[in-house]
Amino acid sequence: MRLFIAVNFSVETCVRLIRLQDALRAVATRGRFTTPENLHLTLVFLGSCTPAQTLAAQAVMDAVAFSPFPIAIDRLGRFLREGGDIWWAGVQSPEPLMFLQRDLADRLRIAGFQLEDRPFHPHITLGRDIIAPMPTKTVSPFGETVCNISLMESSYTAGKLIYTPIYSVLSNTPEA
Ligand code: 2AM
Repeated sequence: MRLFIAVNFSVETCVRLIRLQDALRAVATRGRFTTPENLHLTLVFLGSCTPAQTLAAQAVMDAVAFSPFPIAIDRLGRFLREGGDIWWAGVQSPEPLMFLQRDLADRLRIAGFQLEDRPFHPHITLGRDIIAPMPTKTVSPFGETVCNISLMESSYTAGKLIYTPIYSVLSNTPEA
């Protein structure tokens, strides 16, 4: 199973993300846009996992302790790519988000996962292979309180990329 750990969003946040996608779509001459149900913030990408590793990842998620914390999406950015860019909604990096991501990654490594070493730049991919004459920009911040994280399975079904939550944990320490 190809797995990652992510934050999924409320309908309200997804609607705001879709508006950003629509602005991009309006000027794009090409691109593949993330389907609304696949919009998410990846915390850790695990890649291909055995059933034992899947259970180990669940145990790590059970072990992390985090209080609910707010996140804000405040910009539209892109990773430059030959032939078409990856456009994303940028997420601010408050300490609770960065701590949770680091804590998960550290514990997963201790549990034997070999994770990629790239730095964590919190973002929500809006589309790929995009050619759009649009400047990157800040947007009025919007967001929500993160109360749970999910272990997601990534699969292709009938040629369609599907992300399915297979395990979730709730924040487990009360807000101060
Ligand atoms: P991305 O949105 O920046 O592409 C499922 O593929 C999720 O895992 C995506 O959100 C993707 O981030 C993230 N991810 C991180 N590293 C990845 C990798 N090496 N291959 C595929 N997805 C990766």
